[in-house]
Amino acid sequence: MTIRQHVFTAVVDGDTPAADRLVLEALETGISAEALLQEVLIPAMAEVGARFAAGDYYVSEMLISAQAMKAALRHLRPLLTAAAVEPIGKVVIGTVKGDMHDIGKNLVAMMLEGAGFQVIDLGVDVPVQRFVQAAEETGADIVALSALLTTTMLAMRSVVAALKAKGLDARVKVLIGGAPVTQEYADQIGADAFAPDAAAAAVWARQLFAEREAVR
Ligand code: B1M
Repeated sequence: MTIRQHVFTAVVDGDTPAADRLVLEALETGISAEALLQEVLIPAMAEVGARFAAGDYYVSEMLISAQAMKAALRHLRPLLTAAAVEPIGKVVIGTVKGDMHDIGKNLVAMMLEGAGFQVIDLGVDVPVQRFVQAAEETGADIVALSALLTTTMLAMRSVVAALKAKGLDARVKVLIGGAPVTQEYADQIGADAFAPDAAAAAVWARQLFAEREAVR
């Protein structure tokens, strides 16, 4: 087996010590953090999801794999987040109410930090008003919402409406994403943008600020 296959297997099997060690080994062989993420780690979590959907894995096994994934991501984090001297903007991010999935949200946070943003991470299961309060208190430019469940993505609509009700929609842009989320849904609820993955989220955020600079 190649080192990539060993890392993949460690995450799918939920072997945290192995994932922790093998990711470092993979990086030492010269595989980039981006390649490990896109070509090994994300596909490993997709495999875990497929096994759950097929009834071969239970929630406990998904959880153990998620822990192995997090151990692997800890080593990628410093490589994916550049140390920007002066942040170009502020982002409040969180996984919406009722939803405990945070790996995708954490990746988006990392990519945004790497793109030069200050990221205020509210965590998971974040109530609607907490997003509004944080956007107000921090003077955020972007509120970024993640959801992995078809049931919880509905809370995104409430966040968009609550920001609007407070008159924050003129200043704060709303970015949404997560496996069940689509551009069509973003259009329906009046979100400013949808990003299919963490890299696209960072590209959109940078473009937004480039456009703002251009009109100044
Ligand atoms: Co859950 N789970 N889970 N789970 N889980 C899914 C999402 C599921 C698709 C599995 C399946 O059935 N195949 C399914 C959802 C079905 C649906 O609603 N359509 C599911 C279910 C049903 C559940 C429970 C209800 C199971 C139960 O209890 N019976 C339960 C719900 C708990 C809750 O949240 N209230 C549950 C629980 C869990 C665990 C806690 C065990 C664990 C999460 C641990 C954690 O996150 N700390 C877990 C896991 C690990 C998964 C899978 C296997 C992997 C998710 C993941 O981390 N993927 C997942 C199956 C799958 O995704 N195929 C599954 C890797 C991650 C990098 O991808 O988060 O999609 P993702 O992020 C992507 C993009 O979506 C995007 O960027 C990332 C890539 O760059 N993105 C954004 C994400 N957020 C974004 C925000 C943006 C932009 C892009 O802008 C702001």
